[in-house]
Amino acid sequence: MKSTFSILSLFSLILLVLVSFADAQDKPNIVMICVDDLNDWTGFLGGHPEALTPHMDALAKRGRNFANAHCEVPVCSCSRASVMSGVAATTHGSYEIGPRYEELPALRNIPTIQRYFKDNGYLTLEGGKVLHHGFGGRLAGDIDRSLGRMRSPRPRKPMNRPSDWSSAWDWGAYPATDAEMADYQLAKNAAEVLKEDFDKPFFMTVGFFRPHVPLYVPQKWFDLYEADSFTLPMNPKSDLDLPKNFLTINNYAVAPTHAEVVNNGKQRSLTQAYLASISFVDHCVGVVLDSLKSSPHSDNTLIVLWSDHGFHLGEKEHWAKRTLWEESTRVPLLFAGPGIIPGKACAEPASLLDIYPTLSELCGLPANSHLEGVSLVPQLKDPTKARDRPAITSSYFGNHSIRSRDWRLIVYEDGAEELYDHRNDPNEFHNLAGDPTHKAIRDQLVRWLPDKATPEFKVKSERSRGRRK
Ligand SMILES: [Ca+2]
Ligand SMILES: [Ca+2]
Repeated sequence: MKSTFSILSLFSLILLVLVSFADAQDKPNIVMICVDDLNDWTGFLGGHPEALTPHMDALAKRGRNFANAHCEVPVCSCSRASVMSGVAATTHGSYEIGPRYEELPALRNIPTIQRYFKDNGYLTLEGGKVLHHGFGGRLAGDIDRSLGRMRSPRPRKPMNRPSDWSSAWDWGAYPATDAEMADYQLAKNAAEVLKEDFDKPFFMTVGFFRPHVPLYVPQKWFDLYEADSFTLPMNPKSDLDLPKNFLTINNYAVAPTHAEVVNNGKQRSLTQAYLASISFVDHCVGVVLDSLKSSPHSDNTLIVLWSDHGFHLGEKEHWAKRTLWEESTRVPLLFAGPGIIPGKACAEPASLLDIYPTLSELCGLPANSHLEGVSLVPQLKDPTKARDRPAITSSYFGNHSIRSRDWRLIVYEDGAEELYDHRNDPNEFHNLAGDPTHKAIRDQLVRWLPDKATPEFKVKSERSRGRRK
């Protein structure tokens, strides 16, 4: 009897493995592309009238453009920890560059999205900047195959930065060719790998470094923009009628202050370098997508493209990230592939936290109880489908932005507030907080403030490079 049971158990086990294998075989592949520090200066988001991003625009056209998508934290490592864990910053407690994913106590038992897919039958491939610090320590096994983490060459001497600026904040036409650029090499590697056949579905993550500073890209990308005539962002003095909280944030960040940029006569050339870097990275996105299109995987691969946070180029006299204004929080977020009907952009709020539950649902993976985002599948089916939940962004402990379809409310740790009506004020020029006419909407939005937040987690060894000492 005993041996009959064993044979039966063994048979069931084999059957189970075969069924799971067959299940996994049917699942779509995923190509996830993340772009570092890309704001809404793309054709499909219209944040800059002259930005040239034909490849990403084509992707937006054949998929769903979440045109009101926002990051969890407007800083690289924290935003990426949220995307890859599906956990909000107010839970993981990382609001500034420093801690690695695997060091955050709240993420100790949380699988990265790559690990979760791997555990559910996927082959995981990854290259470039995905998690800010890479997949190390206990995460080392999350990735089956590396696409490489190359480095672009840097010029021997600074090209454009004033000598007292951080060495990261330099820019210029360098090197001579795309082939020398890390992002282009990564795109080419990914493109080659996509030609292969795999015996199970794959989850490929490709992380591009531009348009993060230093803004070095070959000359031809600068040549796309007329140095003397392209549009600069608006930053009227009258806009600075704001609570003081984040107005002086660059006084202690690595990025230059607006006065440092303007007084050195650098606004135009620095902005041109950002635009040039965007068009270069768009080209790299195109290399990956073109290869996918002509590959055996073209009909069975979901594509998701996102950036980890936005970027100011002088708006509200601010440069770079870390604020809770639209320039800092708004990000590109595109989905395309099987089952996603091309069509209108979605104006409903979306968060980068929603990527993990969305991909899990699209691929039929079991529900994952730690996820704090909400699946975007209803909006992939119907972009007009309303969403209750606004997009919440946190910057440093205790400061939060609540972005609904039409409004943004910011509440700072000291209680100061800003309220903007995006229906007629997309630049967030007119702070309506305190205006009794809008008290009802303010009260409605304030209910979404996190009722508790994990204090900032700091690693013991001071590795934070985010702030000036
Ligand atoms: Ca970033
Ligand atoms: Ca204002």
